[in-house]
Amino acid sequence: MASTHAALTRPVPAVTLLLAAALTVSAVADETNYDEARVPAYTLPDPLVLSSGERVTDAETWRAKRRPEILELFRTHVYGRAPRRPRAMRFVVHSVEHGVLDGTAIRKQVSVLFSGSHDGPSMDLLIYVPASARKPVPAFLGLNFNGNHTVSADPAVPLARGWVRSRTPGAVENRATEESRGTSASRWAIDLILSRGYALATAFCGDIDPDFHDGFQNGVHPLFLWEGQQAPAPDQWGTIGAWAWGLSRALDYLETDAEVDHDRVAVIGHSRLGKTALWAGARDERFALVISNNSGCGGAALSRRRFGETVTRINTSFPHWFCGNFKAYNGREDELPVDQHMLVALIAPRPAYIASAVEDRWADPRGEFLSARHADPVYRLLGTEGLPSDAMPEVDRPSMGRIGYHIRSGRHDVTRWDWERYLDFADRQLGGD
Ligand code: GTR
Repeated sequence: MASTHAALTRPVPAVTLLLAAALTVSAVADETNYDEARVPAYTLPDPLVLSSGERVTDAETWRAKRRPEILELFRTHVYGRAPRRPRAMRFVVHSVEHGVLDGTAIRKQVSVLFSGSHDGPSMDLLIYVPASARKPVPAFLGLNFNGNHTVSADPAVPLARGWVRSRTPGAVENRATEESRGTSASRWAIDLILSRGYALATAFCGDIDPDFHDGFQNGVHPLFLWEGQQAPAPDQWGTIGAWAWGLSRALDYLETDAEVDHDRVAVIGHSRLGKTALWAGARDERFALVISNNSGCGGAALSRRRFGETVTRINTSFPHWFCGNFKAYNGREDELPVDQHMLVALIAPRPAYIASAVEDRWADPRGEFLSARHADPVYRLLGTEGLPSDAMPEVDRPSMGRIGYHIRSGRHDVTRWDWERYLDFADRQLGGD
């Protein structure tokens, strides 16, 4: 006993520590590949070949056959299928206030009652419309991570009602506090959006489904379980599917708002909410433009590259994000009947913008670019420009056709510079007056 104890308490030689550190690094490196030379050889499914093997050579066959086929594959294997708009759903406009944000905006706060009742799940929309608007304006719609009260310092926006992400790692239960007001403001560039003549509509993703795995007991999922069903089936929606569905419900409201031009609503999202924006834009063709900011694995990045975050990794860290069937592709990316370029292709011919950041290697910037690149043939078949550059553009030099792409210097984030590009893209693609 005594000698064992002595052995355990003896100072560990530096060389042993170094060895241990090296082993840890190599274990992590084995798991996460950041080396382009170690990207495995892969063959992408061709978006322009039907499951029957027949090649798609005209827009009509794409629309009538191939697009529905691909959409169904994403529903079944990746994001899960979602219900229709609930019949009883209704909107409650709580307030419309002029002259807010130093006189630059009209602020609207609206609740979407998914079941028609205040007792059921609901989503609070915060909408800023430029004060100078004389006719319906185009809008950006995006979910936020931490509550509507975090996107600006506007004191009239109530704190998020339910669960918010904890600032303490590992803690699940948390409530919003006054100190968090405006803490995400740098990601929203509201003054810029308004000055360029666009409205901004946002909602807290946690209103639709809190971002932790609880077996789908909270959020909107239970509202749609059938008699006796405990949790969604393997081909039914996970949390990203629910968030994307929520964006469509927000658009349902915007369609009723006379100050917003509902034919010119761009859906935008960052990171996990960028994955969500892509899926929302793919499944709901009412979205006129789609922006994916640093969306990475399960978003714009090609899964088959296994660079940075992988399918195994994301399904392990976030078992609630995708549908049950997606787990079957852990480490088996080549067996996926789709890859993420086909998600971008589903948006065609509507404009899509994919954005990466240099330091965001976890999201695989090159894999994000390649999705845009490999969606290009579909855009061209449909008579639009697609992505103008074959090679990855230089840092901070956007490439903008009907598909836009940029890789910004800096880290995983949404910056004012990103927003300037998105506004330029929207001006060109949605047309001004
Ligand atoms: C990470 C996750 C990414 C991305 C990111 C985010 O933990 O691995 O896929 O979604 O979170 O949403 O900020």
